[in-house]
Amino acid sequence: MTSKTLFSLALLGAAFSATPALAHASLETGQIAAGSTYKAVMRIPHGCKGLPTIALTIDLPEGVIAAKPMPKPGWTVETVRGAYGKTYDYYGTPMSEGVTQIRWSGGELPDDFYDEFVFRARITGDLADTTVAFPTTQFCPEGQQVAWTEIAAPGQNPHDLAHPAPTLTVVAAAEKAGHGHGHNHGAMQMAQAGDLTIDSPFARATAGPARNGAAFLTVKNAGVEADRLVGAKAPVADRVELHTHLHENGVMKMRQIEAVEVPAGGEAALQPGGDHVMMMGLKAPLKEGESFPLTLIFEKAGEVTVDVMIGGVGAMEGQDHGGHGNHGGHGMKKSN
Ligand SMILES: [Cu+2]
Repeated sequence: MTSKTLFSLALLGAAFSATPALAHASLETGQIAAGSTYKAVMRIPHGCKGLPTIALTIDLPEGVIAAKPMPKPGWTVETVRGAYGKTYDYYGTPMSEGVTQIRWSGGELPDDFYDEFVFRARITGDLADTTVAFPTTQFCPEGQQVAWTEIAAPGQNPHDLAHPAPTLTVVAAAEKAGHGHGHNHGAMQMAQAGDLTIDSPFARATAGPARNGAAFLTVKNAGVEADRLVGAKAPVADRVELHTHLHENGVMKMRQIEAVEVPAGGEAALQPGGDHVMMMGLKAPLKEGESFPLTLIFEKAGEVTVDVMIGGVGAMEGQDHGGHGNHGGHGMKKSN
């Protein structure tokens, strides 16, 4: 045997020991955000020592509610209902009892075959930052069974268990949605002035020694009268002007403008490539992740001060504008 073959075999061995899922009952998706609906696909890799699986039960842990099994051709599906440990809110409806076990029977899954058993359920917020187990038992002829019901004790490696219960890791909802991007600026930035709402003001970080910066935002007008943004003030800059971008002889140029119209029942969007608030003579660089106050002056609504978030050099939107996932987050995969 060559050394290359030996090396390959060693890798193969390592792969098997690192992924017991190949041999154990396991859930196809092992991680989900709290407060979401989970499609559980239970994978059954083999029968009972050569015997086929003729029934299967899955126990649902506390905090997993409103479960519904998916019908499976060739199998009878039944549910066992019971009281939950507490009353949960299910889309506004109090829910204190429901399915606690799902049982498939009447089919036959030969030992040499693999199959999947599917249900969906709500993973409640209570389960955030926990790992929950779904004890699963395979029943075979002659009273044989395989019970995947062992739960690792604290500090115990689940890989050391002979028949571990399939587990699901529940992460906090914020992580999955990408809201938790390192710096906590709180909820969506909005400010109100009369009928006007100023939504998600943001600026781009300045690069190098640049002494000018631009701020962007959307002004919504819920009133029946039009208004005009006629000026702005910011302590971070010597001078603040309203600008727009114009194409002149094929070149994009900035021009100062007198005002930005905010139509009645409409909005004015100040965004990259269009109208913007120009800050000239910055006293310090605009640093990503920080913020600064900007006072907007409206003809009718008067003055309103907003907190402007500083995004990356190429930011295209305010990062607290419910825009999910574009700002690093915690490296969680989006799985919806
Ligand atoms: Cu400008």
